[in-house]
Amino acid sequence: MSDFPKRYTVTAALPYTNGPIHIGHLAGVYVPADIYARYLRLQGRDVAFMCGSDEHGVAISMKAKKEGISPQEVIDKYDGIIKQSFADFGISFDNYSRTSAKIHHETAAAFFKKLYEQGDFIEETTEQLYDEQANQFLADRFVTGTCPKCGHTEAYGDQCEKCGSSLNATDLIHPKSTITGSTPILKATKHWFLPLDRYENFLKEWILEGHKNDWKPNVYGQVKSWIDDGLKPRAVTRDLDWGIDVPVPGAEGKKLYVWFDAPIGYISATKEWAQKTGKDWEPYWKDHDTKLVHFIGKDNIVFHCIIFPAMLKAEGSFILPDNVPANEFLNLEGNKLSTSKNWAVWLHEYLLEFPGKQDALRYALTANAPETKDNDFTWKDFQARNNNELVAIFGNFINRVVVLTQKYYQGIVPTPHAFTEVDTQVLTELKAYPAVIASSIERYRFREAQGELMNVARLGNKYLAEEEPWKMIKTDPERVQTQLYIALQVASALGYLSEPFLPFTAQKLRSMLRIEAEGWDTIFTQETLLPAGHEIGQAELLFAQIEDEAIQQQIDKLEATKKSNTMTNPEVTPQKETATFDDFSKMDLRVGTIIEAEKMPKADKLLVLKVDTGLDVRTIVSGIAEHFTPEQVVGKRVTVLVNLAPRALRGVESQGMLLLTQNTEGQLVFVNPDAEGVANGATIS
Ligand code: B3M
Ligand code: ZN
Repeated sequence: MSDFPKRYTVTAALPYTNGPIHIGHLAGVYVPADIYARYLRLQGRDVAFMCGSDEHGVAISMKAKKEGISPQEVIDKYDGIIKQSFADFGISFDNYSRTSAKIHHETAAAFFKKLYEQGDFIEETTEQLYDEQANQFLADRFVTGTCPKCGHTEAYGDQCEKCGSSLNATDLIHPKSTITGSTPILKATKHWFLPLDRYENFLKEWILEGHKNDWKPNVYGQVKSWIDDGLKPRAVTRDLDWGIDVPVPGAEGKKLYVWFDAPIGYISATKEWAQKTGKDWEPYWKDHDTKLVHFIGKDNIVFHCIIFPAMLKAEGSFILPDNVPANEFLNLEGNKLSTSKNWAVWLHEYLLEFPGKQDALRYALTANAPETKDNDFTWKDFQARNNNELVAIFGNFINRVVVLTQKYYQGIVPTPHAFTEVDTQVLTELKAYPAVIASSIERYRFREAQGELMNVARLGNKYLAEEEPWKMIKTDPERVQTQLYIALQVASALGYLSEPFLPFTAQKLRSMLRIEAEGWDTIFTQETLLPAGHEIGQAELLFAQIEDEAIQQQIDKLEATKKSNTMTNPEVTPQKETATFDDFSKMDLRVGTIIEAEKMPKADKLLVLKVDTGLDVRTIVSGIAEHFTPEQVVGKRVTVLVNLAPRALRGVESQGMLLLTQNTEGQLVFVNPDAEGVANGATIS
């Protein structure tokens, strides 16, 4: 009886199809999940690796509004781009589905209906946020406001991305519609609520007791704080026009909340896979000898550790996740990755600029994976990892072994002679590595596991460097036969052990050595990996240097993005309280011209100006002396608030105010109407 689970269901968070995917997605979710799934397959385990596009929810509707196309066009566009990116990077899903698929609509609706019929929901009419201008209810990303838990000012209606809290929109402080910018009113509407409070004891028992030793501290800690704060009923339906219809009476115009339907997408994807492969999907979701593991980013913890398990528990026939090894966030050059600010390395663009270097990126992202805390991706580190580790250690070792075997033995693995102590030591160390790497992977420590993989390459590299077969060949050719035999065992071990981390390289290496991908444990049961007499192929470079100019190009590209962002998205101060039209109509704004200017004596910041307002020429004192000399401002056309109550500044009466703003460099700029042909005194309204 194997002490491993009978089968594994491995899921990776379903990416929203409202945009392409970037390195943060790969580092946080998809490379770790792929390492895990590939490793399990190499162990000969039964794996269902499931994912798909998350195609409902406000994020999709907002993108459609922004691009002026339909939600269906949005999801079709990005589902294709995302699927291609995953394929390009070797993310080896057994099935990649999409939540707009019929099978998912049916599965999610049936799931909801079962809970409804069991009486698991609270059906209630409550006051929800409503945008009178847009004439629609505001939920999820349709509304932002201050998080009541952590004070983050850009929290969404359903979640605060800063502290991860799951929120009801009415929890937000100073809510603002993201459709019109207006302050919403409250309006009654009926929804169905999942009473999470009823599952508090179950969750305490299952997680806080049952998983306190095997769930990552960052996950366990977040879940514990929510449960300790007390769980509240959560609405699982919405007033939206895009999503899955709520399949119960009295729910016309209502859709399932996207976070109710999306996790069920893992189940639908498994059902779809089973249909395609003739398998039975149910054991993968209902057999207690199945290990269910969810790979996600930290902003999805509450949905995968509290809400979805409560749904599964209520439904009653499903297993629960064994682990949810959520990663923290990856930053880019010290700043948070941001789709809206284009502060990202998009996968489809990376491949245009670094064709064939998927493994270099997988490697660098795993080496810096945000497994326990947020981490940073820099282009310089990416170059160093590629050049100093993949090229200089892994690639260099393989190239030497294959070139020398071709040169001395025409590619035939030589018969070894008596092993020295060093030879035996190397083989002993080598045979220990599969278990070392497996142990790290089984505990979801992929950075550590990859580091051990590189130690195998270091073992081979060091052996050759110290044995120097290229010198020994002149004096003791028999010794060289043993040396290269040993080195070839290390090389072939890399052909297997690198598969989860560097799948493209592993494939290339195995074909160079003409070996097939055996199961993980078989590669070390037989006495040798590469028997004497086996014929290997010709050498080809596994990795290429990444030159400074290629990196500088990327850094420059990000600098340009940063500049354009500050031009278009300076740190925008929040909108002030709503002003009425009456408030505005009291202000009298005119076009004017500065005709004289002098510094205010003993006042560094003040200029005394004579301004022709068209009504008169008046004195205005302005705090612009640190930004302009008097000479620079004479003749400037300006916007003047002429009916501001006069006030004395350093003994000089100022009769009005000039309107100015700041550019991205922090310099003051006159708010200067396009004054061509506009006379002084013209009113601005
Ligand atoms: N679509 C990803 C996100 O929050 C979300 C994951 C769903 S997994 C069921 O960006
Ligand atoms: Zn918060």
